[in-house]
Amino acid sequence: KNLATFPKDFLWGSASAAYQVEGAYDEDGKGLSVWDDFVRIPGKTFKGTNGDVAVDHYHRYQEDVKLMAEMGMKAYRFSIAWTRIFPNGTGQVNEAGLKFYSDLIDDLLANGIEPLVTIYHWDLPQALQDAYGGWESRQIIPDFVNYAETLFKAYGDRVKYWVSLNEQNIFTHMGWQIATHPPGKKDPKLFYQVNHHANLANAAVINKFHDMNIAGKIGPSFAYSPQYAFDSNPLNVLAAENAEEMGAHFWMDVYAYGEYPIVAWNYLKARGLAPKFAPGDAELLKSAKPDFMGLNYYQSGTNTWNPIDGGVENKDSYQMNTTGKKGTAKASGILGLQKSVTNPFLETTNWDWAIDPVGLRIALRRIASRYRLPILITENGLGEYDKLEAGQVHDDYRIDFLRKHVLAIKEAISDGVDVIGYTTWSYTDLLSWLNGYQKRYGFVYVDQDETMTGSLKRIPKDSYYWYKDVIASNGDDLSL
Ligand code: GCO
Repeated sequence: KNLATFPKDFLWGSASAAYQVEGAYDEDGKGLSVWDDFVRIPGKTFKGTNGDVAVDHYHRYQEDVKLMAEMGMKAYRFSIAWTRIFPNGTGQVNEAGLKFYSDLIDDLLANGIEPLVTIYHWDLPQALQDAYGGWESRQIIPDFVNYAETLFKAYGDRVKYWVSLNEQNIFTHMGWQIATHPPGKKDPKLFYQVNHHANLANAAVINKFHDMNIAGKIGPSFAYSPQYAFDSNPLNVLAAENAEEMGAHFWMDVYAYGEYPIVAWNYLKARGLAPKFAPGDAELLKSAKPDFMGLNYYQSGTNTWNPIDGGVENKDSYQMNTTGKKGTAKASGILGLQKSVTNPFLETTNWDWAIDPVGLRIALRRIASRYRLPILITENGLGEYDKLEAGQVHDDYRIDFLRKHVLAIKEAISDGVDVIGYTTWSYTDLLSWLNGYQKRYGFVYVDQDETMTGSLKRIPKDSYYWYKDVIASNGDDLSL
């Protein structure tokens, strides 16, 4: 079919996050993060799982990199634990922490794998939470810049791709709207103020990076679920637009243009929820230009009109699913005049996430035309209950999922979208923040479970060999 080919230097890869893979939570001078503490509150995670050991990547990174090299992987996205670099968030640098990531970067480069570094993937130093409420205070801005600048100085000669913030929309939603992530609050007004601080910190770090003239690219990663109307009823179309405005433009417009979108701003102002600006904020937001938009794509959303403003029962798939049954996850709604409903045309995963490869093409096209930025797909993948059978994992469902999504990217490239890379979620199996090890995403199975005493053995799944062929053919061979 008349499809474009992937660019020659396309970044085929996979991703992880420090807290979800590293373990070694208190080794070599590492300080505690908000997650190290939060998981110890009873009832917060599935069977009380935590990342103390996770999949022990801290001690096994060489084995993991070797498997990546054997797969032919071109890029590996990982995050840096702020508390390894600054155990207290600021102050004295921990050299052992700097060295760990320096060694990892060297090992990746020696194996021909491009390191993609996420600066912040949710594991805020607990010391900063205690000192001033973390993201709740403007003090986070200079502290975040200081941390990022330290990374730029240490790794800027070797790392060409940087993600500033991972899924600001998710960590603030779960932390300050529905209380399922640290700091576990439900405070609508604070939620928007926290986001304003994160926007400022993001802009300041992007400016710092550009001021330092580092030969590389930086941008945020956003969890974007394109929103559809349930049907052509104009009110349902309007509801979908509300969901786009409050759930996507509210963040991505600020990243790309340095301005909050008109309808969202008026909605918040009318309800006394708009964040407070300090002198200079508007200029700072406007001055920062990301080099790409990072897209984490898992699903689309479908909407009907809701005449009641806010507080509705909204389907929220980011909730913990302890039953394994579909459709059990519910949380109270966050957006007024909109209600999330099930899309009758789409199958869902065991966590009730709509499986929608066409949605990825739509997402790429919408972002490209609204923001005119190259797009790095920083996450996409399928969380499932994988089974180890006679030493193998036959995850044909994951291959099917990924194949359709790779094809959708190819179609979007044919449409004219500038997609520079694709790092699937995730490389190895890893700790799901709330779901323990029930929900697996990896190409590589890891023998670890809720007892947190697994052998940690690495076993490539069928999807590992499939992706190897995809990479070798630069996306031309998507067959089994
Ligand atoms: C989970 C989540 C995560 C996220 C990732 C977001 O099950 O805990 O799906 O793995 O996808 O951390 O960036």
